[in-house]
Amino acid sequence: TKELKKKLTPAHDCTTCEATAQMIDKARRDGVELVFDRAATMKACPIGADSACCKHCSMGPCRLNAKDPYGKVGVCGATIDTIQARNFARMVASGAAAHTDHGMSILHLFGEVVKGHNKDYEIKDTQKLLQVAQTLEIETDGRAYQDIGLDIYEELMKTYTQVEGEFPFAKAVPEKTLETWRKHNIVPRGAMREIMEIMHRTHMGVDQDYENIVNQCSRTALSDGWGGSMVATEISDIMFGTPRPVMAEVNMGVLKEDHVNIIVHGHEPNLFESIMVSTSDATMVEAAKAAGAKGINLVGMCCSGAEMMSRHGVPHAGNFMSTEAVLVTGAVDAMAVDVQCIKQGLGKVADCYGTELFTTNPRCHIEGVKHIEFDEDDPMACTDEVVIKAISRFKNRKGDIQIPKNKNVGIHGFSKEYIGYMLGGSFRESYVPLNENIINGRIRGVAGVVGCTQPRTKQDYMHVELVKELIKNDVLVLQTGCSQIALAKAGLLIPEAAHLAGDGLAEVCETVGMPPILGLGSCVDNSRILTAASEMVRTGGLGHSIADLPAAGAAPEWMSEKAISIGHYFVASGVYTVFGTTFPITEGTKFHKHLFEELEEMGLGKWGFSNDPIEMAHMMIAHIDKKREQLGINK
Ligand code: SF4
Ligand code: MSK
Repeated sequence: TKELKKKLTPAHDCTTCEATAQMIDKARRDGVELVFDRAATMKACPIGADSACCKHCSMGPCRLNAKDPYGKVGVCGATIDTIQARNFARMVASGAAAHTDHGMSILHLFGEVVKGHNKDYEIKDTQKLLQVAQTLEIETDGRAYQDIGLDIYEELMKTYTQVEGEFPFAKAVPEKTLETWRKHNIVPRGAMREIMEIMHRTHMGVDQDYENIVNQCSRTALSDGWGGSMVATEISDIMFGTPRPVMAEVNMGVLKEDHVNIIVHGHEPNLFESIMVSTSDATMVEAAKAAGAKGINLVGMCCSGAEMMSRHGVPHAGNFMSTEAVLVTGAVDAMAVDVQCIKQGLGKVADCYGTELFTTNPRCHIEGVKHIEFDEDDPMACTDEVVIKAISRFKNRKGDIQIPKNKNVGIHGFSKEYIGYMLGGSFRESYVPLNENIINGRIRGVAGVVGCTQPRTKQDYMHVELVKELIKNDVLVLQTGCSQIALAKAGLLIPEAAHLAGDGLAEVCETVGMPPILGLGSCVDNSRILTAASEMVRTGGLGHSIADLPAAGAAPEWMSEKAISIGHYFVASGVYTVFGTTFPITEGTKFHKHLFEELEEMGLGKWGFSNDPIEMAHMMIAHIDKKREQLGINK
């Protein structure tokens, strides 16, 4: 209707991604609604946005007034600080649960492999296996890889199931950081215990002291970052190979009109690894050719896409805000999804363009969408079926195909291991050159820029502008997830981007031929940033804890509960972490002061917020300079 059209945001104001903008316009011409349109017609609830409401019991739901936060309490007497802290805690719990459930299923698969029950997967990276064993203080001398793997499996399972004591990867945490955690009693036990306790403590009438609730947020978030997520990354590296720099193409131009196009979207590497086998199977390729296609084109989206791009150079069609828009091309023959960040809206859009959409994970069904369960004990049964369905859809393609031409090439796959090696470090002292370059000031500091894209802000804009400003000021940027894809689409994940960097960073990049922006993989792979930070501390010269490092983090367009868990595990690890677009909090409250100031006084990091990417960059740079000053290296 005309009325609706008036409310919609023009495509080029929705996104800076030209391909996505073209598809928004096409969808509107086709009468198909996308996430951008739903956001324009669904105004965000202002009370929820301030986290000033509670529905934890049926005496409510209760709404407080963010403009007068202490003017009222809930029916039970809960204050604004209790209400906000409980809401925040439940976001941490849900985000941590997503990562830990993902990590636990990867570890389960690894267990089946090392027990000899599953022959479809294997130990691919024995070097990484030994490295993880060493961190966990597991004996490796003269032992078979299988036996070492079994011990790793049993030890790491405690990450999830342990009820008392310190979790296994506490051994990977710098000593002084661990001491701070012990002092505040926030060393995780096991993720299940921490998530269970958060849900208990945020039940009506239990924990009603925001500081105590935030402590449990820290313990739970740490069980995600240094636990569930870290296990997922390390075990995926062992089973699928540790990423090394690889060239990959991004954006919708990676789709090929004359090929069967298959997209995998979600977060599970095992589905993707298996579909890679199915799509390269000679019988499948023959079948595709018999259907009139030149071949099969496998493409990733969102985080499993980012992980596969980083590990194998698989092309990537776009980040979270583009998953519906890519279907508007009409060129996607099948999309297989697993878990997390899968919009229910995909179902309708896929229907409109005849794309075969499949859910594959028992945890994620979508009403009206066909489910083909992925079984790790018989992985090809699912992935072969997806490919067959895609070939048949190609044969029967109807409607026009319009593929945006936009495509960029970049380098991805900078694991923590490779960062040291690339800069010229030796095997044992791999981070010495990085630390030296920070100490001599060529590199001012390190920033992690990560997280989602979302329709309440112009897609990719904050990511790209923030990162450009950081590198211009000699800050080396590490990236994961949808943020990495935003910069890749902007064409900046290449060594030539050094010309946008400050003189010092440019000199380092040009000397070693590396980009000033390093893509590390999926949002689960944020744990690589934690291990890189630990390595910087271990190497020496930059203080004794992560909180001492000239480093900062940001998620300027975040949207998921996972992002809150990630943000809080960075804060609890000692990192100043700035979010943008929105933050679920009422300013001027004690809870706000606690997150944004007092946590730092406790020896942890702290939260920050800005909606302006340039201001955000300078908040991070000011923090980096403060740390350099404290280290006595701010010459
Ligand atoms: Fe209201 Fe308290 Fe119940 Fe929350 S727990 S809904 S604040 S009465
Ligand atoms: S997929 S959590 S939108 S980064 Fe990991 Fe992207 Fe955020 Fe989902």
